[in-house]
Amino acid sequence: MTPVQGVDLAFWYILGISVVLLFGITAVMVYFVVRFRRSRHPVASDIRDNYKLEILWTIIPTLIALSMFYVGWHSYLGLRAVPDDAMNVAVEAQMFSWLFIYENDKESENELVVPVGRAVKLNVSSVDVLHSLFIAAFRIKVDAIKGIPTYAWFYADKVGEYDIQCTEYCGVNHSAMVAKLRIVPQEEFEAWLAEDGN
Ligand SMILES: [Cu+2]
Repeated sequence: MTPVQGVDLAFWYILGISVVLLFGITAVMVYFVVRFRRSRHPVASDIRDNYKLEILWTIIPTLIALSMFYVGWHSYLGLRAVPDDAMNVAVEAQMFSWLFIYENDKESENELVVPVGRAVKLNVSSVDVLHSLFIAAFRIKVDAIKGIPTYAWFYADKVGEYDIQCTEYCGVNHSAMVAKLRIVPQEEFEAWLAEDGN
């Protein structure tokens, strides 16, 4: 399972359980309101010290919460485990643009170009305030902090163009702190990499 699939699975799993609980609890509540209304059930029953019930309503929600944790944790591990053959790109956030620096020292502003079919590791930092690198297409969101290196990685199996955004309010032009991610064929990437940086 790719990290993208893992994150999506966690999302739909938690959302699915939430929807089932919402409708389940609402249905039971409406049933109880009607079934145990005062005219029909004038004396309330006392369920104190019903250990069976208490154990049940402790264990079942605990198991549900733990299962959600497990699915989320599993997807998180996928996001953190960078393949050994990943290509390294340094990402420097600054007010108000993104700088991408490649292994051959090529620098690119607001345009991250990577080859298709290759894992890419982004080594993220900031030259000034807090920023946050967000690539929704690859379910990546990681803080950019001056002095504390962070990272993210992704793998693209087809060519395409995606948005990169800053998701940490970093000043007046925060909303303009956007960049493009271009996934291109290997040859096109090599040609681009060999061009002079901008
Ligand atoms: Cu920013």
